[in-house]
Amino acid sequence: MGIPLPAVRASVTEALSGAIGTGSQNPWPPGGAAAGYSAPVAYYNGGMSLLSILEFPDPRLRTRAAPVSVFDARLRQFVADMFETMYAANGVGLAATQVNVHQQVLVIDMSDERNQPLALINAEIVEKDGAQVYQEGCLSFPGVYADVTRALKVKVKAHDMDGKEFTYEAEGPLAVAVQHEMDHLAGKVFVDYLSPLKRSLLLKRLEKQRKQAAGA
Ligand code: K1U
Ligand code: ZN
Repeated sequence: MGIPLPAVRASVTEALSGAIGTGSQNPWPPGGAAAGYSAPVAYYNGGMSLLSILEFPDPRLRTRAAPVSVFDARLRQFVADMFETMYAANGVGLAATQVNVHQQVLVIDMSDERNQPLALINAEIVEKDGAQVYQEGCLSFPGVYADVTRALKVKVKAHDMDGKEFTYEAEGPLAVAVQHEMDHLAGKVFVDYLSPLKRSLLLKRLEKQRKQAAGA
């Protein structure tokens, strides 16, 4: 009967999902595939679904997400599915673009205990300051990492799942994650920041790892 959820994940589940249908039975956004939703469900555990993550160079990763205008139970279910998918993949962030949903939804949890879920809907950076270099990875580029320079601090205006606007300030690695996920929603990926030479080396490494994984 599905995967057992550790206590922390169960509390995330309770906090985020309402008494509603599943990702597959009750897709979001309303209108289903016609409205841009076609995330294949990789696993269904009875309450939440693991979504398939698109991998580079899938052209759908270049889609610009539209703002969310309907804040309903299906949105909450989608956000719960995104957290479930991010935790299962050992990621610290995930953008809706990566699961082929082109709406401005992102989730992050950078805590060691995996108990500080943050969902930002329609996020906009209103202030940024400083610079930092951080070695980034990406669930859409499994197994490869590169240094990227981004703002050290960001102030973001966003909506919560009830549609209420709030501001959120992040610094250091959390600010990196916010910027990385917002880039996904704009159709941008971290290798876009690399020089042509570094990008080409990293993409060759990605290809080599994929071949090794396929042959293993
Ligand atoms: O793909 C993503 O958008 C998730 C990504 C977010 C991120 C946070 C902070 C800095 C850069 C990127 C990650 O979760 S990368 C972290 C990671 O450890 C990882 C990478 C590939 C596979 C599994 C985990
Ligand atoms: Zn990413």
